[in-house]
Amino acid sequence: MGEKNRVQTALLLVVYVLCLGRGDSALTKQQAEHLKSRLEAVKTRVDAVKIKVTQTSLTLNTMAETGFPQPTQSPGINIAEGKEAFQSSSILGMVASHAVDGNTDGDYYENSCTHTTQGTRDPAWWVDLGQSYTIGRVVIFNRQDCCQERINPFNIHIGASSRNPVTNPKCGGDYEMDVNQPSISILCQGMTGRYVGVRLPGSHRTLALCEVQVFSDVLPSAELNTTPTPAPGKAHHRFVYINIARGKQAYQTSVVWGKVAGLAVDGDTNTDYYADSCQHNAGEANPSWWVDLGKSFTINRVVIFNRQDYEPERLNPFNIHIGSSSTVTSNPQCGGDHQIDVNQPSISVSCQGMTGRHVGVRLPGEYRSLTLCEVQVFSGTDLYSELHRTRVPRPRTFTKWC
Ligand SMILES: [Ca+2]
Ligand SMILES: [Ca+2]
Repeated sequence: MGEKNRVQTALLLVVYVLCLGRGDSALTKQQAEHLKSRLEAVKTRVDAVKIKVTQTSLTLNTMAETGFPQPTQSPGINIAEGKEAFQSSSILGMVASHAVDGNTDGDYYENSCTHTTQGTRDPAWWVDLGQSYTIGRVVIFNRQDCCQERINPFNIHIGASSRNPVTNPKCGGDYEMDVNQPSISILCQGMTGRYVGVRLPGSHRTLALCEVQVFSDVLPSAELNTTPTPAPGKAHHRFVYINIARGKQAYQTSVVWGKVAGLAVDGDTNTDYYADSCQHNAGEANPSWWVDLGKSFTINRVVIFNRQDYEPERLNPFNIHIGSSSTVTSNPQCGGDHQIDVNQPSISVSCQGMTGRHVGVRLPGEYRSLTLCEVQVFSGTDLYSELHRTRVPRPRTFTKWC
């Protein structure tokens, strides 16, 4: 359309609108209604384009920052629980679904662990998440009553293939878990897939898994919208893991370089000290850090993110204390001296059965330097009460590991 025609059309519209405004008969009521509906249709289309532009811009920004196409962050929901699971063989009714039944008990005789046929080549277990997810981490709970060493070494595979998981890409290489720990948390950030598998490479291997949890950094909004509100009668079978330390008041026995205690509960797990999200104590005897959760919780596990850019071995050995005293090192210890694998950014320590308002980390010894990039505390209260806070969490009686 030429410039002259555009001006003429605009003038005609102005005349029509003026006529409308005066109630003039130059434009019939029918014509006015027609023009009005046309204008509203155009306005609706312009609004839709505006929304689309805003959404595209947000997505592009998120992709530029994270490399992931989905902007929604995970609230720490185990996306493997209750999903369909498979394994290369089964014995004695210890079926694949036992590793996604929501029960992390490491006692084989509690009937919540899997078991493949004794001594096979490359035994494997895998879960179908139902759709593809961007994976954040995989947490594996090992059998604890016997034979803990059988799991080492193991591989994790993540991908789109529904066959034996060996056909999918590996997350990392051969993992070795600390056989004195009930679980290991492995970061697989950036991997995407519908199938997550655990495989024991080699001959004469036997695979027993008491639970495999899969956490996505990026959850589709549909998953977020459908997660809450299980049937109240079944609430005690479901667990939600929320980091109850994040943003809470934190303390430490000394501070250097302005690296205050709050940096370990700022929600940022970056293990590069220079990303300004790690706390730092001065070199001292028994340096400690602790967080006040604001009230007492039943603790499930504590996840510690170590400094990785320099001397990660400084963290070893460390203790975890949980209890009601604000002098946190006077509280009961969760386990003994813990050791983190210095090649791993984090360690997940099970403290099931412990209760307390204050959770602390202490380095025992004469001259130690403490640097924690993040400390996450997860409570094992059931999903219904955690979301609705209408019931007091049931006291737990597990004391096995702490
Ligand atoms: Ca289980
Ligand atoms: Ca941090």
